[in-house]
Amino acid sequence: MKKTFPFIPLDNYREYPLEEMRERLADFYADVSRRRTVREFSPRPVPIDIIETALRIAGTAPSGANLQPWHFVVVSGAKTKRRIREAAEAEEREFYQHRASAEWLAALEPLGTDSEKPFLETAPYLIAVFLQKYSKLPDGQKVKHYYPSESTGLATGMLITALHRAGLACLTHTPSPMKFLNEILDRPLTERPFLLLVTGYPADGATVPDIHRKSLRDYVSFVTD
Ligand code: IYR
Repeated sequence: MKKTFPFIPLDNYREYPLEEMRERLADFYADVSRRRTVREFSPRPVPIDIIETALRIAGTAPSGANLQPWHFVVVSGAKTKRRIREAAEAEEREFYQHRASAEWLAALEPLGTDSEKPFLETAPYLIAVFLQKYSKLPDGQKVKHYYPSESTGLATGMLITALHRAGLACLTHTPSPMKFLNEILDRPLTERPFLLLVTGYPADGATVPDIHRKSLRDYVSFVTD
């Protein structure tokens, strides 16, 4: 039997007068444009409710057929953070010494990254994001997910924005390959590790590379006819 959702009025929608629209966006832009990826973290604790609210925000992302094909594992335990650091550094050593092409290494050189990942133990939280290619109903039947990469990317973008709005810093870390996360975090093989979001306060005196964002005209074009 085919089921459809009942449709309800869009009661929560809000329209703003144009001036207010501009003001709200200008404020939001001023805030998000201060976001920087940080690689030096303070061990200062962050209450878990802050992370939970940010994850609720992530969970509002649009997704293919509303199947919400994501799972987030919030790691705060020292033992698990250490295991993740050890596994990630082993992969990263392979990457920097053998796997990365000369071209890739040249692209990373200005950022000064290497295989040492102390932040995986220093930061109070590692949020492992998993993408679900499909889910299973209680009877074991498979439910195919649509656009899982796009959907999980959207949810992760919202999470990063939410954490920034809370005054926290993060690092989108992608040790490659990341399969070790399934094992350490006990996630089924139907889930693909998407990225590891290192989250917390920046270390006192943290520095960031002096890089610049493209200007609007360099990444947007308009078609008006
Ligand atoms: N995963 C490696 C390499 C790395 C790759 C990209 I693309 C970056 O923007 C930064 C680093 C590492 O984390 O060092």
